[in-house]
Amino acid sequence: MAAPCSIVILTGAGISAESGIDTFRSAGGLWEQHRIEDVATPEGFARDPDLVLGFYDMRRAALANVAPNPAHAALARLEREFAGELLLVTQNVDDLHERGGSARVLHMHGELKSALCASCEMRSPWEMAMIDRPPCPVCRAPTLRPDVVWFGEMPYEMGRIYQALEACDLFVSIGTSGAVYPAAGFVQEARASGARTLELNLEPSEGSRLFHESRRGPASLLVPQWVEEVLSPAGA
Ligand code: BV8
Repeated sequence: MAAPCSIVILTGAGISAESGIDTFRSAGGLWEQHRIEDVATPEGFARDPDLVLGFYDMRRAALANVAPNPAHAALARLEREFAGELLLVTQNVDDLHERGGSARVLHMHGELKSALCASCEMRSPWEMAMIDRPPCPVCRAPTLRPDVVWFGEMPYEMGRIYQALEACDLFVSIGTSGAVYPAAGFVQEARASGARTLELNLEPSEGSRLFHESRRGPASLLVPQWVEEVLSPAGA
């Protein structure tokens, strides 16, 4: 197969699992301790803002206790060494891709280290807790919320993502269950534009049958292996 010229990568919680961040759907995972409706919807936030702010404060603080793993480092190497077009889209709200060395990361579901002001709608880099209603750095109103995309909300930069899926010749999905849309539909978009599709995942996902190739195993092994293949003269 010819070496790819334009790659779109989608990552999910599975790429951060070996760094010690709970995935959503594993036993004891994030959603096991909370109902999605209570902590990841605008309605849940309106109903009990302290519960939701506390949930995200805990996850933001936990970032200090984890580190990127070889899968994150391998994607950063790909960004440095791959001569073609590369778009890294992540569903993750952690900062492990950046700490692993990736400079260009599209967080389609937002980021723990960003704050969104419900009054002025400005986004600001954010590291602290929100439970005490700190003032928005821009308009000073005490109306900050986590800058993450909840269910029912529009993911970020969908136009840019669909454009890249249209143009790519290789789509790689890493560490995601394929349970949430529109991300779970990207493989169909890529296939419709003639791209090859590859899944690197610990277990079969809801969309595994849609991929031309699906490899089973931990991201920390599969991703460095695949990056080596793509960067070797023969290409992936
Ligand atoms: C929208 C941010 C309109 C917050 C998240 C019916 C049909 C179709 C769609 C819908 C529907 N009903 C409702 C919808 C829409 C809804 C949706 O999809 N609901 C689902 C439940 C059916 N979607 C939305 O509301 C989205 N917005 O649709 O707006 C629109 C539509 C089109 C275009 C524009 C606008 C917004 C959804 C965003 C929700 N926010 N996160 C936060 O993080 O707290 S979702 C969250 O769960 C993640 O961000 C991710 O997107 C999603 C799935 O999680 P994964 O990352 O896949 O993690 P998971 O635990 O599920 O799986 C981990 C995988 O890793 C597993 O497969 C496992 O095997 C693997 N793994 C584990 N360890 C390893 C590993 N792999 C490799 N190595 C390992 N070591």
